[in-house]
Amino acid sequence: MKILKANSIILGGRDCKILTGGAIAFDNEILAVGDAQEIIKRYANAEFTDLGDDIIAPTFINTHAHLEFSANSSSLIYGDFVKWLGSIVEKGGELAAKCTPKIMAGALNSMLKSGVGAVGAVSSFGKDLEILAASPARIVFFNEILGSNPAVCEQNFAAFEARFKQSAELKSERFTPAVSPHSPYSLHPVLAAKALNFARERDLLVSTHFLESSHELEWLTSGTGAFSAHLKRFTPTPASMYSPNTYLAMFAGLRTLFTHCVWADFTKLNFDSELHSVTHCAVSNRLLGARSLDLSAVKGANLSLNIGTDGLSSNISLNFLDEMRAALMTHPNRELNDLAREIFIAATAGGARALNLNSGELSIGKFADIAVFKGFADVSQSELITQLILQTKECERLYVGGERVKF
Ligand code: MCF
Ligand code: FE
Repeated sequence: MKILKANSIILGGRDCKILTGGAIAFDNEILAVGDAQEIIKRYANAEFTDLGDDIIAPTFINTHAHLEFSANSSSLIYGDFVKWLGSIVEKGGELAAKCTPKIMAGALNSMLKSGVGAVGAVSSFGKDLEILAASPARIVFFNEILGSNPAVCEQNFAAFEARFKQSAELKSERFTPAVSPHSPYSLHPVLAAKALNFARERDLLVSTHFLESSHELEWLTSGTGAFSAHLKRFTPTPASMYSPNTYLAMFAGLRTLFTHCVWADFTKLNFDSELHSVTHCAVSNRLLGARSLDLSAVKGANLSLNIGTDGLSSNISLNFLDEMRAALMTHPNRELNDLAREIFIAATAGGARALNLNSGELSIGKFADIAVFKGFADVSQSELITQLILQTKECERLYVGGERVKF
């Protein structure tokens, strides 16, 4: 058992209170959080560390990342979503082939160093399986499925099933296999129904890309625009296969992360606020389009928010604090400290809710997923989270399930 004491403990959870001069006792789960003297007395045999000015916080949860594209730096076209998609269709295989286990391990390590204790990893090819299953972090491994050509539905589903099976063999307390139907423009409804029934029968988590570009919204609402030409690569006479709400309806009863949603009209879409959540990828949205997520509309629809880096296919860094800083910078109409708190909650409790993890806050009975960051000499409580996001590049320590992670 261990006890950590620090000047500031960000408790996380929905109200994200800060405890000053307290301590936390834990083994694989959190046993106590509160008055330092009382905890030290109660657990007299525990290994005790006084972290002084440092900040103790719940680890971050990166709900959406693609490790297999970590070899990319400047090979893909940014600025317009369909141009980017054309470039990844063309070069994705080559980029994935270049992406060695060493590159993926380095990319994952950069996340962990920034205080990430759990990752929702979207796997296109299964090349990232071993690296992720061996990681000290908690992993939800989303096996991707896509294909818009009805002629190859059976073939695509069989390939998906084979990949899923390999990931299911590695299932553990820290590693959870899951399903990622790619998007409404890339997935035939027959294939979507098969994948989602597969998820329903096994009670699996689901993650999908949704309403990421104006082109996608136009395609789903009018069947026109840049997607028409793009999809001719795969099927001779492409037709829009869903409206935004008919795609959404396929996810009824499934715990699903909807990634991006920058073109979603939350007043008209029938999300399930219990099971569905929205994943914000600020950098990716800036690089692949010109619009950022409407955070107040997400809140207005009573939907839980979480944060993802996406992959290096649409980001310049997988450091989660870089991503949080970007989120802080891309909503200039919001009061700064309020927004920083909302981002922190999305990055911790929001991620835990989306990925169904018993973490995201420091309270009794939760997993001891704890990050320690360097503190500040002269910061008021109301600005602590803002300064943490602004000033921090890496954590000092990371514990997952009470075990210290070595980077
Ligand atoms: O989230 C971003 C942008 N939207 C869609 N897909 C991807 C993203 N980053 C990587 N991808 C992958 C996706 O998983 O790119 C491929 C899929 O394998 C595009 S469809 C051939
Ligand atoms: Fe993505």
